[in-house]
Order: sequence, then structure tokens, then C-alpha cells
Amino acid sequence: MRTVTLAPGQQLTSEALHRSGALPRSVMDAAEDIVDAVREGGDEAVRSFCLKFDGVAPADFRVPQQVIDDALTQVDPAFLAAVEQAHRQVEDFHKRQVRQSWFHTREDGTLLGQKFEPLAAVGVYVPSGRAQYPSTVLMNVVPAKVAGVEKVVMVTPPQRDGSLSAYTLAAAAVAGVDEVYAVGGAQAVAALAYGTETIPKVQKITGPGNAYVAAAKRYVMGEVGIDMIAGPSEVCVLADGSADPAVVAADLMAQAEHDPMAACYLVTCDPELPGYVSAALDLLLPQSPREDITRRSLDEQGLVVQCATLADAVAAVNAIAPEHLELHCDDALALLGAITCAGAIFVGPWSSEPLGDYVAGPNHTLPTGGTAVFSSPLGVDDFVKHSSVICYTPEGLLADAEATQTMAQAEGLWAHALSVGLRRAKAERPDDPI
Ligand code: HSO
Ligand code: ZN
Repeated sequence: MRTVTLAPGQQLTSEALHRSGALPRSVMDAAEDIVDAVREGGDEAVRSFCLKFDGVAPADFRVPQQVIDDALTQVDPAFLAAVEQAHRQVEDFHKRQVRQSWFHTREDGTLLGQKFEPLAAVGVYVPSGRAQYPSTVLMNVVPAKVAGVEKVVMVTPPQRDGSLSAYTLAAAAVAGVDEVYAVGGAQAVAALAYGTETIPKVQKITGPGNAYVAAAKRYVMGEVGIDMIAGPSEVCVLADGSADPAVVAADLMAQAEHDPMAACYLVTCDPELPGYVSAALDLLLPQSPREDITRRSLDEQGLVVQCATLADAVAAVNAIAPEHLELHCDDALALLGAITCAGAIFVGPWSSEPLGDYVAGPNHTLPTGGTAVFSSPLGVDDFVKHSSVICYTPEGLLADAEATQTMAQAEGLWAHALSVGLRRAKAERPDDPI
């Protein structure tokens, strides 16, 4: 891991972070060509891209419900029990996010409010290959279902033999996915955005994927909603001398093992801790079956930020705005108020980040690449929309007509003023014939 030592009061700059993750133009161009071809050519175009990129294209993209249900009996019962526990806890957390429609009546009887509605149909992209994550199925489907989305469609690339992972399908069955299609890549995103003969058009596409999937999502945004453009996974550990170096090392490795591009940050004021953590990494790394990926991530993307004071360390954390933040400090909970930018905050020595990946309940789809400065974890809000409701009484109209007409005149919009003026005349003389 590289080390940056900050002088007292010195800010951590984005140059020092040198984050990577922007989508290259060549990937954007390739994804845009695929999306355009699927919009024009429908299923046939999807099929040809599946053959080209995955080497397999099922005769029927739709996975029969029987195959999904059968997966429940094919997976290890301990795995199924774990998924069911995760489902219960993720569902419980997300149920607490549901917002109610609300209405406020002014003294003049005018009613104002917000009316919430679920999206009608959403598409969830679930990667396969190196990243085979049944947990991602739960994290995308549960908030959609809790929001009340009627039709949740899952797309995922088939394995070489054309089948889908039983783990992914079992998670889909537990989460209550309505339709599964064995299609991946930019072509799956295009199919969901525009619809084909067999794959339905949805209103929003969520879920992680490779660079081509991310580029396709960015390209179709506007035609449909998307959740976010996810970059490589990140963890930032803020630790003092009370931290256990072996635990800190394991937590850094838990993020690094995702991807050579994953980024791990260790922020501390303790001069000894980085050395102890590095010694623990030397012991643990050779034991990892994913040693190569983990090492590459730590070597190429890892950063130790050595700070002079706790206040400087907190400022560095906020500058990083990490996807995951772990607080391994004395009285960690007391730091919470000072943390302004982080996707998920794991407080204290017992709050291992993988608990949040799987079972704690909060969503593991989090803002990456510093986007935690302006965005939030995936949740029920991503699967609902709301309409404003405005219902005037004559008294309300009379109270607001003058200001509306004045502003309409200032904007040079004659008919705006007329629209209110006609009603004003009626409200002032209710008995007059029209
Ligand atoms: N840490 C990943 C999520 C994940 N981890 C899935 C294991 N499985 C990004 O938040
Ligand atoms: Zn993880």
C-alpha cells in the first residue's frame, strides 16, 4: 500500500487519491453500438451478441418457473437457510424505509400533498462469472418488492453450458423475482430498456455489472431510470491504537479480494498501526485462495493516510467519501456526527463489513468512487416515484391569485395570468352567471 503523510491541517487531495474507474470511450462506443443494434433488431440481435460474447444463446431466453423453483432443492440447505435469514433481515430493514403519501390542509381548505406510487416494472442485472453474487439478487429485488413493484425481471448471463447458477436462482426464488432471462451484457440492458419480442421493457434498471453493462446503463439512462454507475468496491478503515491489526488486515483484504481495481484505505493517527497491519497482511495473504487479486488490489490501489490529529483523519475520510467506512476507534459511535460522506458506516470493532454485504439488513449497493458526497445507498426510494397533489378551494385561490398573476405578468405569460384571473373573478362573485 502506498503511504501519504499529511501535515497538521493538510487536506487529502484528489490527486493523492488518484482514483480510477472512469469508463473508457472505446467501451462506451462498443456498448452504444450494441444497444442501438438491439433497439433495431430485438431478440435476433440479442441472440447474436449472446453467441459472440458468452458463446451460448439459449433457444428461449426466459427461464421456466420450474427451473427457478427446482434450484431451492439443489442448493445446500445451510445456504438456503442463510439466504432466508438474509432475506428476512434485509426485508425488515427496507420496510422501515417505506414513505407514506401525505396531505396537508391549509386553513383556507386548500389541500397539498405527495402521493407515492411504486414503479410498475423494474429490471435487475445480476452479474455472473468472477462475481457470482446471490446476495446482489436480494439487495436489488427486496427493496423493489417492498416498494410494491409488481413485475421484477432479472437478467443474468448464462454459464458456458447455458445454465444459470443454482445459488443465483435460489436467491431469486426466495426474493420473489417474477421473471428470469438468461441474458447478460450490454444487450441485456438494451433489451430491458427498449423491450424485445420476448424480454419486457421496464421502467428502471438496477444492479452491478462489468464496464460494458455500466456503459450501456449510462447510454439508456433517460429512456429508463437507472440506479447508479457502480465503480470498483472500496473500504476505508479509520483506526486508532485500540484497533486489532489482524482484524484491520482481514477487513482490508475482504474488500481487496473482490477485484484488482478495488480500493482499500487505512486512515490513522497512530504511527505504529500501519506497520502492524502490514505484518498481519504478510501473514494472511498467502493463506487466501484469492491471493493474487487481493495482492494486486492492495499493491496497486491501496493507500495509507497518516494524519496528525483525529480531526484531520475525519476530514481525510470525508474527502475519500468511501463506499464502506469502518470505524475502529475508541468511542467510535461518538465520531458518527462528524462523518458526512460515506455509503455505509460500520461502527466499532464488532461491525465487520461482510455482515453488511450479506445479512445485517442495509443495502450493499452503495455509492462508489467518491459519489457518496451526493448520493445514497440503493433503497425503497429508488423503486417509487411520487406526484405532487394540489387541490385549491375558492378561498385558497383568492389568497394566492394576486401573487400568481404578478409573477405571470413579470414573465410575460398572459394566459397564465388569465387562467388564474378567470377563476378569481368567479371566486369573488360566485353568484354571477359565467
Ligand atoms: N462488498 C460488495 C458486495 C458484496 N460482497 C457481495 C460480497 N458479496 C459491494 O458492496
Ligand atoms: Zn463484499
